[in-house]
Amino acid sequence: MNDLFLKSAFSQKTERPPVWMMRQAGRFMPQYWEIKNKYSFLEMCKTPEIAADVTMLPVNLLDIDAAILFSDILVTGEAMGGDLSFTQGVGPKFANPVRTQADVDALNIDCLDKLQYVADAIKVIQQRLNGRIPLIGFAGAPFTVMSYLIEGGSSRDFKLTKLFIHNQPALAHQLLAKIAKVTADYLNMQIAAGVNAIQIFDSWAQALAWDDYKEFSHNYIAQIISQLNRKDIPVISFCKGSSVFAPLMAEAKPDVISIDWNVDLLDIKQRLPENIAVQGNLDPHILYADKAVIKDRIHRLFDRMKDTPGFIFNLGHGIMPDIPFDNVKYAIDVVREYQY
Ligand code: 1CP
Repeated sequence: MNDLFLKSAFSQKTERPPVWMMRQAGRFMPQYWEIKNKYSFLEMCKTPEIAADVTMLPVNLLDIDAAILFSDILVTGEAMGGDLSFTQGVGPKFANPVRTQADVDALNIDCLDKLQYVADAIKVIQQRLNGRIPLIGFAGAPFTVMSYLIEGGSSRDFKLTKLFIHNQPALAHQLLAKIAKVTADYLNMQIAAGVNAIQIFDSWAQALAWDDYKEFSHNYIAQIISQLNRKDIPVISFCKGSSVFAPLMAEAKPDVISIDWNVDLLDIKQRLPENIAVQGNLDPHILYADKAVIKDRIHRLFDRMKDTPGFIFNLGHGIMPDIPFDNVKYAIDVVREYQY
């Protein structure tokens, strides 16, 4: 197996930094659309052979050092009772948003059977990978999943979610505790099914003030991480806002913290405990730029991180759907050719 990714995740020395990219199994690839045009997004997630096909697209086309399961962070919300749909151009929608005590009470926490299709997909993907590179499983962090349940979909300002935690903190904690329980069970199911690493996505944490992040997000991530059967399975904690929250994120004891692009990566690495690796942190917009710029920015980051074990190259957030495929491929080639 290509073990660059696992070695770096456990802060061991490697001959070059490993590379994978958030949203690598997605819409920037023409081959994704060939599949997507035939099925709905949830059909793709729920059919193990199709989920495996999409997971394998970047593996076969891009030569990355880790694969990520094709699924979505919102499947936990659906399994708990959310009426989830994805509409082209609109994004995810929960038709029955969670706003009252009765709504919270109605959510089911014994729902792993509804997520069995994910375990099935992991088994098919591992057969296809055949030990070539590690497979990353994932889930949404409770705060980010809660925001979709409360808002009923995507949000620009998280107005309803923030009102909910500020005006009904006890109810928010009940909801977060339920999501955290399902998430820990779900991630342990993925580990049992064979993933080689776990990433927790708290994409919208940057909306929160420090105290609110600690109380309504960090505490639940810490609880989930402490419950994982994680022997030999590195845990990556990602949030937008990690350039600010990383010292607190470290207290939850992940193996890796995935850092957004607002901060100097070496500077933040040096402020973290030595055994915590960092992942990141190229501004995804660099991948729209000219190839010379892409190469220069990757080299700049690598020169900065030289001699620092525990560095996984990634973007600060996901690849945008309209980034040219050729630029993504070029960036990965630049990484692969780099010699420390
Ligand atoms: O229309 C389509 O074809 C569906 C687009 C799509 C895809 C390809 C969605 C809907 N989800 C996904 C896959 C997905 N989602 C993966 C697969 C693995 C990968 O390639 O990385 C992963 C890890 C996710 C996780 C996810 N879903 C996050 C966290 C990561 C991030 O990017 O911040 C979030 C916030 C979602 C919600 C979601 N799902 C889909 C969309 C369009 C959105 C975002 C909507 C919004 O902006 O609120």
